[in-house]
Amino acid sequence: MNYPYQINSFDQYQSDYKRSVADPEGFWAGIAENFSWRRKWDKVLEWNFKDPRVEWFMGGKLNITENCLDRHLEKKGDVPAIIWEPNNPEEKSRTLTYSELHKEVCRFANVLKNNGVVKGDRVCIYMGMVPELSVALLACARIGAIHSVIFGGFSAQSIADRLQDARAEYIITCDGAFRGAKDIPLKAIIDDALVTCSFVKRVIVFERTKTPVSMIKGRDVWWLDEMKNAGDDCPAEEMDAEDLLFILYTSGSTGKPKGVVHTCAGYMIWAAYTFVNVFQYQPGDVHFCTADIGWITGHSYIVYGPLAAGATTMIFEGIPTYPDAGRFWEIVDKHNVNILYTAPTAIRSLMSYGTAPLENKNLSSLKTLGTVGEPINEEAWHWYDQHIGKGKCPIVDTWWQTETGGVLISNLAGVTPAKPGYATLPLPGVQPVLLDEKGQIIEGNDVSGNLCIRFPWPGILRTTYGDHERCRTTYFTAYENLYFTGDGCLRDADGFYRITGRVDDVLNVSGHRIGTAEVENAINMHSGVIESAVVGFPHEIKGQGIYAYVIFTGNLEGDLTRKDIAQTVTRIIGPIAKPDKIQFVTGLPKTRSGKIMRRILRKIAEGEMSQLGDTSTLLDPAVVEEIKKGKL
Ligand code: 7RM
Repeated sequence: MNYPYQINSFDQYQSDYKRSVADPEGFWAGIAENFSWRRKWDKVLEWNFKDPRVEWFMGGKLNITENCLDRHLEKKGDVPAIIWEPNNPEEKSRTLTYSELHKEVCRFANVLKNNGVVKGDRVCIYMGMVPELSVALLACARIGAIHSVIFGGFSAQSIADRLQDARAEYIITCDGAFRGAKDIPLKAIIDDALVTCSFVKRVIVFERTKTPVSMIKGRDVWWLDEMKNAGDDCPAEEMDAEDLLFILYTSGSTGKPKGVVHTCAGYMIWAAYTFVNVFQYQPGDVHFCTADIGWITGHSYIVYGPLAAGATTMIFEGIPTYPDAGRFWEIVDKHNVNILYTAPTAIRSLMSYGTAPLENKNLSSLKTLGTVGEPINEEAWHWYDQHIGKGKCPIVDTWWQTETGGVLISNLAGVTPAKPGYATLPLPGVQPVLLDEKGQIIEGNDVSGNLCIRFPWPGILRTTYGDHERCRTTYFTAYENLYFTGDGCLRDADGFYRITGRVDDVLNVSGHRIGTAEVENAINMHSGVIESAVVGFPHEIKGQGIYAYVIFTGNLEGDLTRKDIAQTVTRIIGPIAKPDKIQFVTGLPKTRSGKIMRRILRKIAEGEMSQLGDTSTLLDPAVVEEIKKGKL
């Protein structure tokens, strides 16, 4: 038994689960005892899903960085906290022990203070995958500033939208980021974003790529220069359990991403508890989560979960296929990785290169494999199991969301049963229910419906930044007194859960959440576009691809126009939202009330032409024939 809150057997899982439902407050108070508090809570939980209002560990005082750093110093000061592997395998990797990371974080926290950042300020972080990215998050948390990390694949326009929404006056960025053969000019993109964000007071720039940048006098400063003038003693700010820890923007079914808000204590406990239990982390293990810290997976399972557990966490700067498709396996071999956590899209992509990239790679250090982000197809699951796990590593299929803070449904590695394609069973504290179209709860097994959760867990989102009403309508009004996930789900005869995908207008492209309305808005920015409709289609590697139907006016030049439109999307959202297919049409299938019938467009994009269902209610049924003929 390595962590007092570690579940060691299926029996224990079952009894812990029961206890977490029968006495949630007692159960979570027991878990919370294992963390370090400045002051213990007065009350464990108060909640209602009407407002909604969820508060955990009320009156409790703490700082998450004391839990992630200070409390490990005595026994684990010399243990690696972060192992960093650069994009270029020729460059040296770096290790930061807990003492070193603590010192860096304190120093950079002082840099933030010296630059005017105070508790409650929003700090936007737009960096590549360097150890300093983790340092930046933790330094914010140390002084009570609220970080909002933006993934490097988002455009200047997306950054500006988020900066304005969060009213973030401080930015931490890099000159550039190395990703595979590319060098992304992060600072230049920030400069573009700031043209419309004159409220930004300070940009702190970490030098990574030596890409030439223009530094604006009075606004921009270098990370390294600032660090020279900063002391390395920085007492942690005392935070309330429910003070904001971070905002992370995520896509939904409307055109505008929402700032999901997580708070200090509940998020910390959820990230650490799920990290230890899902992956069955043992002290000394090297944990390699391949996500980017710009997504929730990186927040919870590269930074906060592992560090709160005193674990050793890998940060990989590059991509799975650079310099070749053997890179992950080379990293596993080189750093003796014990836990590998990646996305089905990465597995499918690497699978397509065959087993040659695995030759001469020693993967025997691996104990546990994990997947996240989208449903995993059986073929990919078995390839992962056989070729990477050599048939001896449990695979955890972890279902969760930005909004949930950490894993909600997953098997626990080697402790609870796995089933290919299934996330399997809920973690203690998680009470899933399935709903039918009429809003009735579906009881029993061998059923499917819309997935909701009927009781709060410590890591649930608290609000959407600056717009609580939006949080309520998005998650808590579809079904009364339930949190609605937006996912469809099947519960099999044994009570195991299988997530079948989104039931709203949200796409999952390579594990990235993208709203169809967002992409449509971006396409419509092109001056030649009259109207557009975006749907997903099955894509062999990405899971889902983006299919756009576009009504275009003026000079249509086929592929040239397509490229132009794709470029517009890249400019407005970023390269991750670029449509895979653009079909020009003269009309869209609409109901008499003017609503686009996406179901029909989806079927056509999927190639299921014969199953379009009833089209007689359409304003102009002939348009469907034209669209079918022009399918790409
Ligand atoms: C962690 C993350 C959330 C959406 C979610 C699902 C899908 C995530 C799985 C999955 C099937 C899984 N956060 N999803 N994990 N679907 N099996 N194991 O991905 O906010 O970016 O996306 O991703 O649709 O609602 S996210």
